[in-house]
Amino acid sequence: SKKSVAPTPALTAEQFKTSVVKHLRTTLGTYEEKASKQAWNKALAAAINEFVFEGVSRTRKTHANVGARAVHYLSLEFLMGRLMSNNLQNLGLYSVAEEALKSLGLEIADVLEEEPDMALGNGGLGRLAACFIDSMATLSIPAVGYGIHYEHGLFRQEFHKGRQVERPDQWREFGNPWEICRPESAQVIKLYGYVETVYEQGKLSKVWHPGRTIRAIPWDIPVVGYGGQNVNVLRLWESRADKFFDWDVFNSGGYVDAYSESVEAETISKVLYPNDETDAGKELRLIQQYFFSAASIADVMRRYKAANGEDLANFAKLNAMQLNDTHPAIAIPELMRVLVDEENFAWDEAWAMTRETFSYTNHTLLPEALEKWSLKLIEKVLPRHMEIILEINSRFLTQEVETMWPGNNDIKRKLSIVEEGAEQMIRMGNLSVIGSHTVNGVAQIHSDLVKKDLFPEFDALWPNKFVNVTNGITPRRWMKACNPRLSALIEQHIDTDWPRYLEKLTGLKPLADDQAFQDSFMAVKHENKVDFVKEIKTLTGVDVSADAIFDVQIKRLHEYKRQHLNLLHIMALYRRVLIDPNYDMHPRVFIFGAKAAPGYKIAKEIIFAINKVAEKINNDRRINDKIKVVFLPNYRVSLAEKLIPAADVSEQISLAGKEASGTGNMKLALNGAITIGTMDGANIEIAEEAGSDNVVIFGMEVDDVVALKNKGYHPADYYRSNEELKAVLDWLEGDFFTPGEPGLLAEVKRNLVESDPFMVLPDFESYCEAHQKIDALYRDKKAWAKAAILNTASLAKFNSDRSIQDYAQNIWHVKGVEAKS
Ligand code: 26W
Repeated sequence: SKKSVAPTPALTAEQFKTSVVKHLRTTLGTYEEKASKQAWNKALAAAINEFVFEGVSRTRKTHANVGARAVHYLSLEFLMGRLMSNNLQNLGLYSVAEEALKSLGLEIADVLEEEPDMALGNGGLGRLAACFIDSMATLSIPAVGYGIHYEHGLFRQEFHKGRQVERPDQWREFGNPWEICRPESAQVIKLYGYVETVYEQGKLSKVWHPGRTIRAIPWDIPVVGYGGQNVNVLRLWESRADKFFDWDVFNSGGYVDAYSESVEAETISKVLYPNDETDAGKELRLIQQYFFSAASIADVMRRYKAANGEDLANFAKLNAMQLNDTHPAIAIPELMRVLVDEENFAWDEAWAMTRETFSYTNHTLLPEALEKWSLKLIEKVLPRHMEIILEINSRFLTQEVETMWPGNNDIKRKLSIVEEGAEQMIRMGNLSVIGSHTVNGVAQIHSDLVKKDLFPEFDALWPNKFVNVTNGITPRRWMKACNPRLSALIEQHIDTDWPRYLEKLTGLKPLADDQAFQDSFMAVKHENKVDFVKEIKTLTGVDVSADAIFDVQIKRLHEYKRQHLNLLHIMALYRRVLIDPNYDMHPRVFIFGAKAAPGYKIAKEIIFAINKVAEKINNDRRINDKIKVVFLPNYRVSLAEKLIPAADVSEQISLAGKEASGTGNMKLALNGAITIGTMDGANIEIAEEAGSDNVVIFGMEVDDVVALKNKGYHPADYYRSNEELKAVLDWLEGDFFTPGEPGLLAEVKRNLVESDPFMVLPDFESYCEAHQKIDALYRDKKAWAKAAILNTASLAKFNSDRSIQDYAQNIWHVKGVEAKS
């Protein structure tokens, strides 16, 4: 009596095969004997789309008819990865498709490999948005994801002699079968120009005369909910020239000049900014933010009016807008502009509606990642918005702040949207807090720090505005689709509807001690590792053994994430084995995946250092294959899906207080990896859920970090007082890892010994001890299996469905509405 929510499709493999072949011939214009894998991939997508596109219409109709409050998730990034296997899984068509392809002589895995990743995001924030729209579709929440249809997503990473080289991403080079262009919903977006003040019938109003206009064209990507009944859309805007030709210029023989205007307009959606820190000052980035925010608000307005007529009284009741970090914060003054200038609302009423509409998610406390824009730049690009921001600010300071703290100019200076200084700057965080009804952090500790350290006065002013919503991940992609072996094992013991009700995984807890189940669980892990051994060989040429511990650190390269702490430990192990060839350790493969922002120098040096140390260790016959180090090039969603099921150890080693949440930590633990981590972000909650025996915690906690900082941190003290630490740091200076070229890695040492902004050295000793615990635990096969199983069985909290339910209940006040045919 195993319950299932995935539909048993009324479709046989034979029928599906007929459909795929039909599309191969009639949509792709080729035939079985001649078709490339890529053509088969497209034909398969077309066959799947017969179900997907119908779902889009069904869901639209349902949501339009019920008139429920809808969510609009505004994000500069959606890191979707591939869509095919997810769509097949969620439609319940995976095994039908597998069988159909088999009968055509094709392996489904090979056909799926043809799909490029949709890498329209940098890292955690972008992938979170992708998991969230999957959950909103699954929970039947009326929701649209809004973003940019970048022509080039995050760069492709290559290594040349160990150094990162960035290459353009060409995900749409051969088209994208999943998207539908909707020219009928295009919008015109204004930029630059000046503002005119007009008096009419005793009323003062503002007219924005733009310097130029751009067209925004929407592309809809269907988002299939689990079970396939509900299909939402991700609407991505592409920029185009407003008039393709300036006919006057064209007629006077200026064909090329007329064309150049369109080239300029089209640069807006050309490329994703590859920094996960800051791009302040870049005019094009500000225009990207405004372009998609304005197009999205106009789209929401248009849909509201189509359903409810011209009276906007219910606008805020029916529309929630979530700001994914401050990147779309310009939407706040944009909605004010539309309501006040175009819809003639009085300021106070418009402001009340705006605040009822917006809520804001903060993803970082790092000061360098908090967005600021020069007032001058905003004034130039968006002159009317600058006026509105100043009006919002002045009312806020003179009314709300003055009432709470009469005469207190220090607090006013701190809470002002405008930062005074050599150059006046607009603080997008303050604007977002002031313009939203609710602000959330992304893990409990992070939300606490948002209140305590980042916005304490705002919290005092509005005690209920700040809440926590711990992040989550979709178990459809991050277990069901990526780890079919473990999913099958799970389904031998619990209901098959676990991807929808992840709490059911707790049903595995009683099996954690069961020898037979332990054996099956670890056999699955081993098979996944055997598969990944081949992947490592293909990608790096390095031979590794599936019997070694697979120790994995996958995330953006950033000093606060401390990939170099991992490196120092690897060097220490290597040194121990060189000193004592009988050094007792279970063989280990250290696996890295990480892209560095192209302009982030020290991050790129760390990549280079890991690659050089890896080369040396992997070719050193003296250590008898006890240690291998591989840095996988071009880490991305599709590679994560192959690696995570094969991981034994999950490295979550950020300096306490710096990693807002982390989500890779959840994916790895769900798939049975043991976390080695600091008390940071969601690691704390993972330890709580999985049990402190089943994770290995080390290092300073937030209070220790603060205490050390206050006392005065001197990295050289740690360097001098730990012999092993000193030895490995010094090792970076000579030419041991870069034969004939001494000093190539010296910058990494200098950075650590002279400044060490993320306190790598003080945590080194404790980190090494934690690794000893990992080693000992792994050698106790039963204990390891038990801990791994308990991780999988305990991770239900980190289902993104739970995160979305939290948002729906506590922030958006929306309910699911099941689409009916
Ligand atoms: C270009 C400006 C910019 C600045 C910050 C781009 C992107 C960012 C993000 C804050 C980077 C990011 O992805 N943050 C991560 O968000 C995840 C989802 O909430 C968290 O799990 C990570 O801890 C956080 O680092």
